[in-house]
Amino acid sequence: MKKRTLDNRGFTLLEILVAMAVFGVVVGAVYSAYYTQQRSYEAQTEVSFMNQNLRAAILLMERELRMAGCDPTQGANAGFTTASSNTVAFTMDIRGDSAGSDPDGDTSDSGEAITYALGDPDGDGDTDLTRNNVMIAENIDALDFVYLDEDGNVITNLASNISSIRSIQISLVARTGKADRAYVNTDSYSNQQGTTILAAQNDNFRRRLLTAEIRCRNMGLK
Ligand SMILES: [Ca+2]
Ligand SMILES: [Ca+2]
Repeated sequence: MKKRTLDNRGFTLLEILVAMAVFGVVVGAVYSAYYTQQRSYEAQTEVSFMNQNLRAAILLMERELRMAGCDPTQGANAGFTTASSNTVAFTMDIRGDSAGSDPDGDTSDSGEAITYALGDPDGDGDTDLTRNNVMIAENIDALDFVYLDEDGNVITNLASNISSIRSIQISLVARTGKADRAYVNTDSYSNQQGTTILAAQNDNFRRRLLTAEIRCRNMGLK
């Protein structure tokens, strides 16, 4: 015959409460570590996405602005059509009437007239960088252009000196798509001339300023 040796006393209420408390503390610590890591991972993802977004936008603008005023037949009258601190518009003669054909002395073919400005084409209330009213980078808080002449001086009277533009300083301020409650952004952002282009927002978005100077090598060739 087997002898039953089971202890039937079980746990006391106090033991259960202590066990639950210990378990709770452990779970809390694990969750807190996980949460902190998760939040920092999310912040990093947001920042790297923002940086990629910004670099791609600047690259595209650089490439096209270098072509501003491209006019191989010297008959297309290509050049800058708008040059303000937050909008730039320009033309170039880079193709003919059909795809792949040679420049034909006009700037009315596809992709020959470009405007860069801020807008909100997706209508979500956040400003975006647009190219011909199509969004190319989301969540851009500031876009700034400074126009320089052939001596590298800032052109002050652009209305009458728009054809003197030889290079452009572009400054863009992008922000992350999601706010980070653990962070407060008290920075203000300036262009290469030291002019503030975005005052301190004191909000929870991380931002990044990227600035570049582009030589418009097709300007002034005539
Ligand atoms: Ca053309
Ligand atoms: Ca938007």
